[in-house]
Amino acid sequence: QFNGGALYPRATETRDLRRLDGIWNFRRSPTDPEYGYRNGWYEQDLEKTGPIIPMPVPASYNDIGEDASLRDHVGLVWYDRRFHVPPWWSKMEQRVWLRFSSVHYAAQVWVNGKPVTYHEIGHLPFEVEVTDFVNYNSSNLLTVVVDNTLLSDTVPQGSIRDIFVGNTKIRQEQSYTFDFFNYAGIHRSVFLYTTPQAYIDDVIVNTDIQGLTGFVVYNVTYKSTISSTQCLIQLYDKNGTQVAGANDCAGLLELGNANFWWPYLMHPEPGYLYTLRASLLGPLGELIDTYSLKVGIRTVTWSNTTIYLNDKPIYLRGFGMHEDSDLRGKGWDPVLWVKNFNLIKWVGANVFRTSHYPYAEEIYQLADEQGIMIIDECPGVDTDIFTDALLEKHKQSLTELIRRDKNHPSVIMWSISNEPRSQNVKANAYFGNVVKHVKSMDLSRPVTIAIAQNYLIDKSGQHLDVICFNRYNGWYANTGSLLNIAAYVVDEATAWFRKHNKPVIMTEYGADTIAGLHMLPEYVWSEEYQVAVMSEHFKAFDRLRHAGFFSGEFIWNFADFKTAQTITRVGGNKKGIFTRARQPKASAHHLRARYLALAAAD
Ligand code: GCB
Repeated sequence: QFNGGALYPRATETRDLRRLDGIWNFRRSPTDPEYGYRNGWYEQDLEKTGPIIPMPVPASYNDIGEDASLRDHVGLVWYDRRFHVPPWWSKMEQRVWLRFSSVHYAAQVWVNGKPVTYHEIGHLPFEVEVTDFVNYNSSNLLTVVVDNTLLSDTVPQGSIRDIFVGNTKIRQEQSYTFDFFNYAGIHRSVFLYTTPQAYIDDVIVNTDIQGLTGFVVYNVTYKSTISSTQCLIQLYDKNGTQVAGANDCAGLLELGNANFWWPYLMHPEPGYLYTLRASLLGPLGELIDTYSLKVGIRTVTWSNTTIYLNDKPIYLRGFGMHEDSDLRGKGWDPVLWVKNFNLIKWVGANVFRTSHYPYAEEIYQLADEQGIMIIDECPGVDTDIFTDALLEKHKQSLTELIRRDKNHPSVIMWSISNEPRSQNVKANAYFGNVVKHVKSMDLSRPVTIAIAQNYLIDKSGQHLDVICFNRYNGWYANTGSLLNIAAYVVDEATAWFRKHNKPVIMTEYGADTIAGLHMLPEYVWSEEYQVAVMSEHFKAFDRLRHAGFFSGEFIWNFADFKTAQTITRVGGNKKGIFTRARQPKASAHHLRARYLALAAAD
């Protein structure tokens, strides 16, 4: 069902791993996309083909140079590097795999001049077995061509315009309707890793609770030609003590007096994780393969008014975020993300939405450990022009997302789109189809869309479990006016509830703010105005909390981020309560006071 597993690569007693991160060679393709192919750039070192520049991996390539044409490049770029494969991997008859955690948007990969894989849709991992393509006694050439082009049938969508001088096409211009910058490149770690010949392909875990007892429903799938292989399942607590076990590849572990996974500030020990070790044994009980996975025991359930975690109603206090920072763009950066989590906790938030695409896997691991909940969003943003081709790709992005993130206790909801043009008649069947697809893979989490259309014309809400809506009162609507914000928010949330009889969340509200700009009386772009807009929303949220169906508030945005160039953005989107350098604006202190008070009252 998941089209093979996407287990995060780990070294274990039976598996080895090397990261191929570092500085790669990089060359932009000329406007003619065939040029590099015709000249065999994939079968020789790029440095032999012409001028190259050093390019860090992982990182976006856009902000590395001083050249606007690199930042704004549209089309193909080429990367390569050499790597060694330890000869002992061959002696141990290991399978060798190559895994890209994310390349945006599309990638084609060669090993030693031979094509090994192709992948489309950024922000999601792909892997390929390369055992038959690598040399063990000399170095190997790894070449990747990356295409950042977004079209009407990519997820997300965009469009391309050719720019001519006279009759000569000199370049292309990419446009898209979402506002975050379309950063591109090898955005996350590249792994070279091994598995034995017979190996564990996937581990699927679901959990349940009854009173003080926890249940872990697991299914280990493997590829093996050895007859009579068996599984050994061992569950360990945080101290490393085995607390349950089994000898079947699929089954149920029961744990009396279990430690449940609780969100941050909801329990003295949030984010409790067990370790599930799955092993594949040969006919004589010998170890063939082993893989360990963190498991949080928790349930997510929902009614027509409320979302429950471990049977307790939860109120979500959080952020929309972005993977975005100076220089690195969307490149995975552990420094940035450990800091982000520290700030999320400092503010007293308990959740964020991975707006508007899946984030790096390490981020979900941090969230699991720290008890931060996630609304996990696929890369469908501003979905428009609802064709069959787009629908297939949209569904594919969710197949790959769920295949990757299904086991994370932090993931409490799937978001299948942000601000689609859901007033379109075609949106009805389209999203009905997407939701059905998600439900065929996972029934354990609610499905939502962050809707921007008016509730009267939206055609997606009836398919969802939870209604999320985005609205910029006091910013895009009634710019500069604080009047009636609270009433508008209460009315809109109530109207959504009345229409659909489902829990309602406000997933975006906010105001652009230049850190350090102070104006009294409050005036757009000033720190005072951002704080005032928030205060008006807080009044609405407090009223709505008593109405019984309102399940959460997410300010837009956690931090300032880069956008395409427009006259409405000063150096990017400035709706962050933190600057892009992660320093607080007045709004961060204001939100912190509220979130900590809400947490204390919970
Ligand atoms: C929205 C979008 C978000 C934008 C935000 C804004 O509605 O969902 O991606 O960044 O508005 O600030 O314009």
